[in-house]
Amino acid sequence: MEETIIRKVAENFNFSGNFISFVENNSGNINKTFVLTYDDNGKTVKYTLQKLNTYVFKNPYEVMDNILKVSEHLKEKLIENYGSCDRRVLEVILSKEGKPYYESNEEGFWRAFIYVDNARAYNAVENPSQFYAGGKAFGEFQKFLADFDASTLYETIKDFHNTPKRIQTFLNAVAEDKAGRKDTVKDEISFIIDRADEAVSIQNMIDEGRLPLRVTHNDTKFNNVLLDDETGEGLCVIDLDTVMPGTSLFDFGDAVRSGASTAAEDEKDLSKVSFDLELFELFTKGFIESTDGFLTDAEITLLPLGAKIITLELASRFLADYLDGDLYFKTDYPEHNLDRTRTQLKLVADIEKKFDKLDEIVSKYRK
Ligand code: GN1
Ligand code: MG
Repeated sequence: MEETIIRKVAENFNFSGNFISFVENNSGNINKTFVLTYDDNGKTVKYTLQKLNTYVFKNPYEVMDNILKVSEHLKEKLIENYGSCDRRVLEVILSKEGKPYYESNEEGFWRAFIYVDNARAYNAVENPSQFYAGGKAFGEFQKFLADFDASTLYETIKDFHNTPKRIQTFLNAVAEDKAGRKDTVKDEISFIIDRADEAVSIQNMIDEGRLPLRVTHNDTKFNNVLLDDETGEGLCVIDLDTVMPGTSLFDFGDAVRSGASTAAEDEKDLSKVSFDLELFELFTKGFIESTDGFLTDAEITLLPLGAKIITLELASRFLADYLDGDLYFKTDYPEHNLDRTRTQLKLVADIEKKFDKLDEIVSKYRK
């Protein structure tokens, strides 16, 4: 993105000091993220500036409303537990008009946060203990939101993790074949259809009241938690766009499908992609430790199934987008969504092979 646009948008926010430079952070698949450096009377300060994807988030005002409410609640919990919420929660910066966003016809919808310094998000686990820290942080996030009133939240993306609806949307994409790609992905389509009955089982259990709906994050990729550079501890859960009612199984599952994978989400060489049991165990340990006492027995038992189904659901979303002609996820090349589909399907196959071991690991940490 051009510096003139970034500067123009930035001028509309309450940033202090003078603009020095910006860099783009390319790790998200939906929004555009930039880190801006300012000089405030000799002190360097940084801000995160994001352009929200309004094709994905149809009502961005509701997204910001949710974020403000959730972060207020988190602040209270953090102060209770740590004595301070400093660096541990997203801090929205208001526009010069006092709104939690800036928008214009030309530039679109933008928002800004204080940049959390001396902390980093990792696209891949670099050292196993990081994933234990991630498990603790995402588990704690669940715990802190356990008493948040879900009825005050907007549903920012309708039926976001309603797997039966996701499968139906995928089947519609196959039937419509808008981009004319169906014949090249027959094996991938069959793989998903063969597992459709099992894929809907978690949503069915929610509908039948056998699994509780909670306030969940719904996008717990490992790179959505910042780890403190100094202590390695999980410091701040970010990307709160999809905090909505959901199931803990998918927050757990989405984190392990991303962090316990031995390769990137878009790795082309599938021989590099597998589901790492040591990493799964570390995350499980951290997650169960911090959710101790409020997850039900059924939820704990079904954690491995949560991992399998959310991975299959994501594969169906990537493949549906590929069939539609790449409208939803950012892509860098024509087969990007297909490569992503294949890594997720490889992970599902590996999770199936290792399923008994996953059950054993979960039982080991059940209190
Ligand atoms: C998107 O925004 P980001 O990159 O954290 C997507 C998630 C997917 C993820 C896969 C709103 O997350 O659901 O799991 O890509 N977010 C949305 O990488 O669709
Ligand atoms: Mg996101």
